[in-house]
Formats: sequence, structure tokens, C-alpha cells
Amino acid sequence: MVLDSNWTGEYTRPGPRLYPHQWSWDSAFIAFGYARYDQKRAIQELRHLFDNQWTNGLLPQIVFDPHFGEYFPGIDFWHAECSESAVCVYKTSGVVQPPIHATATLHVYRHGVDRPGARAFLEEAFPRLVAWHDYLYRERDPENEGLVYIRHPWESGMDNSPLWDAIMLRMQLRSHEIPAYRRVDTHVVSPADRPESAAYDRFAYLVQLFSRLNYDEARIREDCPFLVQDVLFNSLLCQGERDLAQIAQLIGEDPSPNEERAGKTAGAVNRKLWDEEHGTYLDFDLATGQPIRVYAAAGFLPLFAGIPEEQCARRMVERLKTTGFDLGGEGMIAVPSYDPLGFGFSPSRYWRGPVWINIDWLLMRGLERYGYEKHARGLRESIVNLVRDNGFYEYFNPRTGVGHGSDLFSWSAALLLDAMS
Ligand code: 9WN
Repeated sequence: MVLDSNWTGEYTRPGPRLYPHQWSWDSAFIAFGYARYDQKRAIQELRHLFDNQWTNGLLPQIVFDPHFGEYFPGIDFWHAECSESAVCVYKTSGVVQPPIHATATLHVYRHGVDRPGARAFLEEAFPRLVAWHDYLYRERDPENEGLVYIRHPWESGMDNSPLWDAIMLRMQLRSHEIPAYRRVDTHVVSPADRPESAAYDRFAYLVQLFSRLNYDEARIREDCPFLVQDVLFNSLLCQGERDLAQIAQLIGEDPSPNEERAGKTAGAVNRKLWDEEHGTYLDFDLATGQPIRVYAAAGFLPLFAGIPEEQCARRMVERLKTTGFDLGGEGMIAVPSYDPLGFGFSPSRYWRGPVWINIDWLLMRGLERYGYEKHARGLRESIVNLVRDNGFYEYFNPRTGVGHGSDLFSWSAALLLDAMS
């Protein structure tokens, strides 16, 4: 079993060699799978992450395991200790990942066989989740729009997506601004699949900027060239707030603050990020004050959070069927992460077009939510067959099904378990 072999006793490694530490949104996806057969582990997985939350509420992208060194950027590159808020059990990175944790926590409760244990965990997790979402709205939404920003491609979870190309290109670095670093990823998997070194220079530059500014968000906001209101991130936050409201109700707390925030974010996503011309949602670049006109599968994921009106949802499904995404067609094995007809598409390079199981799983749930049963069923079958025929890879060529990146990848296994239950 993939999950068993990646379980460390405290958390689950996303991939055995490429990703030895704990990753935030991976753990949430992994908990969706554990919830189906091992409630105790699902809870431990999330608890280990919450135990390493910063005192300001930031839920870190990586919790470093002191037993493993081989990953760049490691503890010493982040200098998270520069922030007075980074008081945690283990060392962590200083960025975040998409907030799907409240949704995962509620899912664990819903499928928990030990009901008192599941309820007790809701009570334990509730203040952590509230602090996490409070952090996002307080620190990442300075104009109080209901939309939070991300400040590093790693925060999107879709690090190398064409979504970020224009910003990366704008970041003209001088040689003394590029920190010295040594990558590890390109020794573990094919360098041809991973982000190019020009992207890593910029990833590393941003990390160094954050630590130089002591992770002070007000100062980061002034200087950071990457500030984006991302569709996927805000959609998951909106759903997270809806689920937090449910959790509040279950444990006798007041759900209205979370219901209000969910409504505000949904409204803002619809007003500011909807692209009427193309019938999908677009990220917004706060540095230029312009939408990012790049069509990635993530632009359809407000469906997961019930954000679009029925009529917009219909337009989105049409677009998914008639563009290179090829929903329900014969050309693609499953829905690719980026439109194959789009500029900069690659079937094998990281986030530039391959099929990622988490993206298709979110889309599948979104299609179900809006009653597109046939498409949802088709997508479920596609991802199940894809993994069955090719293995538990991190991602897949959308035309041939060949697996890439880490093998024995935890969320591919966990989400499949959930999809098949
Ligand atoms: C940086 C662990 C993570 C995922 C991300 C995925 C990849 C890391 C990397 O692996 O990112 O966070 O080193 O490339 O893009 O979504 O959480 O699986």
C-alpha cells in the first residue's frame, strides 16, 4: 500500500524520495483517503500539521522532518525563525498552500466510525482552522475584498503553471540577487520534467526576500513582485469557510461569521475573477491590476465550492468540452491541468499540462455538485483507469497516460481511495 509505505508514524510523506517532509495540502488530500479506512491516522495526519501552525495562524506549506535532509529549499534556506510567530514543534517553511484543511477535517468527521473520537477532533481542530482562515483574511486581504492573495508560486500548489509565466518574466534579476542554492529534485526525477532553473532562481529569490523582511506581511506586500488573487486558492477558502460553519454548528459554536465570509468570498470571486468572454475564471495580478489571461483547469474549480450560478456552470462545462481540455471527449485520457491548445503547454513538464489527480478529483466533485453526473462519472473512471494502468505517479501525460514525477505518490492513492468509496 502506497500510504502505508509513506507513513512515518507521525505524518505521510507525499512521495518517498522527492518529498520526504510533510506538505500542507498533501496532508489534507491524504486525510480524505485515510478517512475511508483509518480514522486514527487521518486525525494524526492533520494534527501533526496543526501542531506546527505559527502563532499568527499561518499553516506552513512544509513541516520539516529532522530525520531527512535531502530537499531544497531546506530549513536553513527559509530562516523561518526570523519571524516571531514561527514558534512550532518542528522547523517549517514560511509560505502556505491552498486551504482545503477545514473540508478535509469535516470529511474525516463524516466518515468517522468512532463518532465520539471524530467529534472530539472537530473540537480540537476548530480553533486551529479559525486561526488559519483568520490569518488569511487578516494578512492576505488588505483591501478587505473577500479575496486573499498568494505571494509565491509554491503557495498555489501549482508551482510551474503557465499562470505565473508573465510574472516570472517580469522579475528580471541581477546576478547578485540570485541566492546560491543547490537543487535536489533534478537528481531524483528527470530534470526535463521539473521547473527550469530560471524558475528556481525566482522561487529562491522570493524566499530570500521573505526571510530578509522577517516574514513581516506588511513589508512583504510592499516589496513582493508576486501578489496574485488565485482562483483555486480562494475557491478552496470559500468551501473551507462553508465547512467551518458546518463544524461550528456541530460543536455548538456560532456558524454565522464563517457563513458570512464564505458568501463574501464567493461574491468577490464571481465579481472580480469571472471572465464573461471565455466562460471561466481568471487569476488576478495585483501588481499590474490586470487579470492573468491564462486558461488552466484550476479556472474551473469554483465549481467545487458551489460559487458559479447554474448558468455560468453550464458555460464552464461547455468550455471544458469544446476546448483542448476535452471533457468527455476521446482525445485526452483525463482533464489536463492546462489547455493543450494554450501557449506553453507541455504534456510532461510539471504543472504545464499533465493530468494531476487532485485537480481532476476537485473537478469531479464540482461536476457532481452541479448535477453533471455523466461527466463526473466519466472523470472518475478516467482517473481510476489512469492510475490502475500506469501506477501511483505524481502526474500523467494526458495523451499517453505515462506517469511522471514521484512514483508511489500519496495523494494519487488517497484520492483514488476516496473516489472509489
Ligand atoms: C514545492 C508535495 C508538493 C505539492 C505541490 C507540488 C510539489 C513542491 C516541489 O510537491 O511542490 O512545494 O518541490 O516542487 O507542486 O503541489 O504539494 O507533493
